[in-house]
Amino acid sequence: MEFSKEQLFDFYQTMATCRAFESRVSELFAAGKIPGFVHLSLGQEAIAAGVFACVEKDDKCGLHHRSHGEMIAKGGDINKMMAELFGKATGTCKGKGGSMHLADMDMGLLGANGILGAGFAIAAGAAFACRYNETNDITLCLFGDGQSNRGPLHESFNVAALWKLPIVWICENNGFGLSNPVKGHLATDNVSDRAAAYGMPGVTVDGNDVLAVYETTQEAVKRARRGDGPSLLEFKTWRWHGHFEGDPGLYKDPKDQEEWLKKDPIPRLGNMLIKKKYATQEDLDQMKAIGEAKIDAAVKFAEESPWPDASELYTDVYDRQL
Ligand SMILES: Cc1ncc(C[n+]2csc(CCOP(=O)(O)OP(=O)(O)O)c2C)c(N)n1
Repeated sequence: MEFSKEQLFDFYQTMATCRAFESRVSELFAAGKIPGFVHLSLGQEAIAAGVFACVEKDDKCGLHHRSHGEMIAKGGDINKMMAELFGKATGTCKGKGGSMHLADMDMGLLGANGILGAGFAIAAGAAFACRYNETNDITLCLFGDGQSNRGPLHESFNVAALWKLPIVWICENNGFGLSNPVKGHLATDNVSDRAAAYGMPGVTVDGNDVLAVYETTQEAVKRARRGDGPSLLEFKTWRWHGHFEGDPGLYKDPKDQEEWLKKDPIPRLGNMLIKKKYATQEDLDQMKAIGEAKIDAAVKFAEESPWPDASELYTDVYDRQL
């Protein structure tokens, strides 16, 4: 597939912005400015950038607990995301959700989720709604390799394939389910090997190659929009940080970590852009600076935003007593 210079710049800019957001979140968390838990996708940016370049604003997306990059790539509001992480009233969930419950319904981002595997059924339902309402929208569902072993996957994959729902299942295989390496939790070589059991195509691709991610997703998105049903895509990558911020990741082999750091998807695309003479190092630096500036603005917005008022304690939450 031939890519235009503009497309390649867009991929680079998205990855640079995701990297800037999460690098800053890591620092802010260490400085005690962000409460709760945060799970970062540093090193996995090519998946978010490649996947979300294939969909439209009204397409829906089920997320999981490691979804900052996905939200940014789909066009989520970065200021509101940062404010949510700070627990401020201007956050995507008015400061009550935090990192693991970020959501932006206007952008079709149906919610990160602290319950592993909960996104499968939510996404299958959203895909059913796309069909039922005859909108021609599709749904994506992103999840980790560890979640691929949860029961709701079976129910959701089966019904989606049976009813040919417009959905693309996307596994971000980053090598671990918490501290458990993939070989310790998966009976097959690839998560995508399971696709055949549901009568849908399944493919495993290098998740650090943004162009391969885009091409693979594009095909599956077209298939879903045509009404030919779901696909299972598996993008192999590596989580640079610990499972959550504060986890030193001692279960990782340092040699593996070193090898994967060399496969950083951002310089990989940057080097290609320079080689093709599409970009100079200054162009790349400028895109990085644009990403950083957005994050500076988001942190300022979050810091200057008010805390939720105490009177808000019971709004937007369910309580059996009320
Ligand atoms: C139902 C459920 N079981 C266990 C957990 C605890 N838990 C949180 S994340 C995680 C590992 C997830 O691994 P994976 O799906 O590969 O995603 P990754 O963290 O690697 O992105 C576990 C076991 C949970 N949140 N929900």
